[in-house]
Amino acid sequence: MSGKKHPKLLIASPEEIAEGKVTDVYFIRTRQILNARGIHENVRVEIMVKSFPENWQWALFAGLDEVLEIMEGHPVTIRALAEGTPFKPYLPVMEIEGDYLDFGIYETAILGCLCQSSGIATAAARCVKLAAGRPVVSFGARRMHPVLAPLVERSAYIGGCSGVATVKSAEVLGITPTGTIPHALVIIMGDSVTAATAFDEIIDPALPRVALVDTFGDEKFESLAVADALGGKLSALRLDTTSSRRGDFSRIFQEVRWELDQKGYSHVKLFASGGLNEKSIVRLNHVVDAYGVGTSISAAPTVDYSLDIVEVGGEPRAKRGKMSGSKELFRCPTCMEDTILARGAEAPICERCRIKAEPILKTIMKDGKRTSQSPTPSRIRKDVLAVLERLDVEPT
Ligand code: PCP
Repeated sequence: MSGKKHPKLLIASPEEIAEGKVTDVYFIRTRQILNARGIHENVRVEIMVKSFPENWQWALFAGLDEVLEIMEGHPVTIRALAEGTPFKPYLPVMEIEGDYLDFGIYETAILGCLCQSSGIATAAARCVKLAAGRPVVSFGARRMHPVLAPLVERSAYIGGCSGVATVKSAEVLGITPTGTIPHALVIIMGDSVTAATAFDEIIDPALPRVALVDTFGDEKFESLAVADALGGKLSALRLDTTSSRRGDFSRIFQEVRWELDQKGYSHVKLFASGGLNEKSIVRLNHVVDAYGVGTSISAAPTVDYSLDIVEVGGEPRAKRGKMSGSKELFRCPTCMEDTILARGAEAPICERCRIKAEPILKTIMKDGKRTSQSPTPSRIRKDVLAVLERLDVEPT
């Protein structure tokens, strides 16, 4: 393959992050001052969110695995929610304990991992919830710097997306990348039928035949032409109609659906993509079978966590606006009601359900060693899809 093997990109390498170079300089100066004064304080810091973007009522806790990767080997102890756990503002989602000099400079990187991944995972989960069982595929890697593609698409996947588009991300997730046909192939080959037929003749027969039907002509007639050409082998048609021609996308789908059914192609599913968001998903659910969502998921707003000291040398101490001391977060397994108590407190009985609430902050790292193997992205996704049934989403 031609081209540079190691293009110079505007990125920080994992090694530089591990060295603590992705840090706000005032953390370096803090370390310098504490060192100069010989101050080694064992502290506990707490991570939480004060408010969510848009009208989000909950967010998914995500990005934990990368934080553990960065913290591994540093003499710290970490308690946190399980990755994929939904939470609300003002709840402690993670606590790190150790000598501030051993981990203080990693605040920037730790928050960066959590803020972006949680935003994308939550945006994906909201789209998945609103799609009400129809698959949502992550199409958004192209909207972010390519170095972030695995992060973007892992977050979208654990948030509930049924597939990811890029080869690298699918490799990281251990799944097959999901893709259809790009306009480029139809334009080069001259029409959608030739492109779909070539796909069918050349590409692995195990992969679904999803044809693109909006490049040159009207979606209805292109759909019928492709269906006539592939017949029973055709599993779906993708409509990615350009915005200048889109008009009422739902009506276009209804027309295509009607004509396909009239001609006996009721087995052919309809796949929508291009500029989709929560509201367009709700509008299209009555006629569309699956979605490809890019920007609305990959360019999701971040979940703005803050990391603050709550204890110094075993003494509760926190800034204004923060509750001091180490805490326990209990959740009722039935109604998901949360209760914050001081660390070491007895598990409370849920007033509504009259059952014992469970502590949901788990010790996942002790003295820089992971206490258990992290769940796989597929396992986290499964848990997210299960809890998503109990969460509400008001489309934005
Ligand atoms: C791309 C892809 C999705 C778009 C981009 C990503 O479309 O097919 O529709 O989703 P977003 O709009 O939600 O960010 P094009 O570049 O128009 O088409 P092609 O499929 O040919 O790449």
